[in-house]
Amino acid sequence: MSKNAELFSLAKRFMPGGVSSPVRAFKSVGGDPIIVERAEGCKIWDVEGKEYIDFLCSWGPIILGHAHPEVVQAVCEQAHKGLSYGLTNPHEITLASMVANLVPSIDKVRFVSSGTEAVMSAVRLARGYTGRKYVVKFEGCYHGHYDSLLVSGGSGVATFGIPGTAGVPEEMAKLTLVLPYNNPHALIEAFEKYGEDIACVVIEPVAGNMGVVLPEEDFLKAIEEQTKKYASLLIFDEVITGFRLSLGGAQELFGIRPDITCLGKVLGGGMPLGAYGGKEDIMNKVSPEGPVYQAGTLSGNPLSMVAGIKTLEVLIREKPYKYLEELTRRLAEGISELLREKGIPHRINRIGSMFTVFFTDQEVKDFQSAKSSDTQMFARFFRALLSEGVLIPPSQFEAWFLSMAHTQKDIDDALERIKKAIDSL
Ligand code: HOZ
Repeated sequence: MSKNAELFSLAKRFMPGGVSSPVRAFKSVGGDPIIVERAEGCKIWDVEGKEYIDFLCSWGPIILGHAHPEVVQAVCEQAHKGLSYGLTNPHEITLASMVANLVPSIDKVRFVSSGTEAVMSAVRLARGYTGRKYVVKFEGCYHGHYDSLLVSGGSGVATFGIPGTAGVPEEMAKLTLVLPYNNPHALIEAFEKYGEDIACVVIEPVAGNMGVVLPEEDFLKAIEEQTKKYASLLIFDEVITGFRLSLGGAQELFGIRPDITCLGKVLGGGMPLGAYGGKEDIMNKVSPEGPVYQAGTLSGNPLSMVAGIKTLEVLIREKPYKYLEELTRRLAEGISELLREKGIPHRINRIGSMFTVFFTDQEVKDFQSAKSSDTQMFARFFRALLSEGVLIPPSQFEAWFLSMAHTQKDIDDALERIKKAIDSL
């Protein structure tokens, strides 16, 4: 038995599915999951010493590359001064001011420990602020595993075809209105019917959890207009896109100012960290300033704070977005060329340093079209890549990511390995 397989069978004895998060079990792609020993730059090694070029990047946070020396140094220095205080530390104030300066719609920010927690708290805040109960979300968008937003979820919920409501009381699920992505008409109709009772619309401004799906031109504008018209709040879930598409996130790229923004992933540079922030009058409703309660023992954790500060400092200094975009374009175009040569139908959706390969001949613009992808083909593709030493997300309904540590040579190497993998299909 291989070391990966041996460890995984032990893992299954003590952890449900042998994992701490479902998609890591590789169930939808088959085969034993790899167990990771270490990572550096754009490479990751499993416990058997096999090397992979990493396009998972820990599901998005690793924009600087693994074990970036400046981030590691900052975390090590802080560790010697204590791991958690349960009281305010100066790094929180530094990071909060950086976030407020960089993200156009944020005046004030509250730190939490994950993206799920950020969105869950943002929805509570929207309900508390508006005194309304309905939440609008879009099919295929995933906002973490918060009860209200699991319905028609992307990510692992889509990967495993889970209805998204097991364990969620019907009364709770009924308060979520689910609409198709990229369909302004459905949105306008929903607002005509329920507008006065809608607390907020939650959206990934670029969907990353049904695979990458870009918003069509009029869609985000329509959401902004409807939420304004009915005095509902617009919540951008920028857990994936924040600091990845630009320093100001998707909202800066598209020129939209949401009322509340949720952040995570890149913000923590690989440490557990989430945040939600927005306009001052809204954020002042959060306890202890206002009546909407939300708290956390590890919130504002100093290790996460220094990792976040260092990550943002490097991004501000290096401005890697053009580089990342260009490198990602070359990789995506290279893959497309290889698939075309083999006559394999596909579509690649890409923006900045994130993209998804769908095995379909339809344009992918919502969850329905994303689901037209041949997931059996994806599973074979995934396994062939893994065997050639290329790691991508073990699910069709996720995004591939690049980091500043990927070089042109790494992309050339990756394309060589991907060619071998495609030839073997
Ligand atoms: N938050 C990730 C989806 N984009 C999934 C991470 C996981 O399920 O482990």
